Amino acid sequence: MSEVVRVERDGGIATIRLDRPPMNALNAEVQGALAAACAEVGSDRDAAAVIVYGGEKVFAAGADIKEMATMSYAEMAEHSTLLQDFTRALARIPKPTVAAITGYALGGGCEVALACDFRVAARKARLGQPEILLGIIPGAGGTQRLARLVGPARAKELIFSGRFVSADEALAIGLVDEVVDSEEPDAVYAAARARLQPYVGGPALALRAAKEAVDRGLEVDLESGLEIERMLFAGLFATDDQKAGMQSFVENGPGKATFSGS
Ligand code: DAK
Repeated sequence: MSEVVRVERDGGIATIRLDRPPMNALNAEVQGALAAACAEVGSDRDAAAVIVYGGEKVFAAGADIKEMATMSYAEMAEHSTLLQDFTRALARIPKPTVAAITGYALGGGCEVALACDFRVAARKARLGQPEILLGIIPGAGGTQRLARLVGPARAKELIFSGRFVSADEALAIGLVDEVVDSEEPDAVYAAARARLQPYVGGPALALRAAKEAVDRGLEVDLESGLEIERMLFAGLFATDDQKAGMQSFVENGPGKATFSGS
């Protein structure tokens, strides 16, 4: 297992822990290990949901600027696929994911958070896409996922200016889903766990289908999205969970089913 990216498991929730002090700068080693961790938790049947966590002080301050500074166009052209691969791998984890953001989530760090389904942030967290201040643009999905999440005008303003956004502003524009007030060091992580807890023991294949329908649907026109939904919906009638869920409703009323995830 990598030193800078660890996978920890507890009670049906896997945590991908970034650990490259002081700022969790995403160098090539972190990027490769993060992609590998996403593949690992994605296929782990015992992990119902996934937290991405940078520790009690920082989420990630972006790609490693010192590593990138002297790269040539040819080197970056080759390397940029890897950079996009880790956020794609994260976005494609077929189960609910949440970014637990304690401090800075900047540049590639913000893009990692954007590739999760949900974002939970400390009151002191700061998010942003400051790449423009380095003479570049976001390159790990920021121009696309930020615009889809907060709308094109807000995304452009944030990307054009490179300014940092407070947790309160992030909540107001939909960039984060929850702000944690507690000063306790593990409060954000605990809130992220609480957000994912309802999915442990849930209908894993239906959750997977729901995520895929929303995410793939956003990439296509409405008719194609509806077709994606229709096929995924019909496919769930081949699962034990659909049988168990509907039989339980008929016999015991709503919300009492036990799911096997198959
Ligand atoms: N990379 C490397 N080192 C970093 C870093 C980073 N992103 N951020 C911070 N550090 C280092 C600092 O250099 C400093 O190192 P020492 O001087 O101690 O050796 C140490 O971490 C502590 O930082 P500060 O002394 O600056 O601490 P402060 O508390 O004063 O400030 C800060 C913290 C996070 C606000 C500040 O360090 C900062 O502004 N950092 C840079 C943030 C940033 O610009 N992030 C965006 C990076 S660019 C692509 C895909 C993705 C990307 C690019 C291409 N393709 C697919 C093509 C992504 C690009 C980026 O993310």
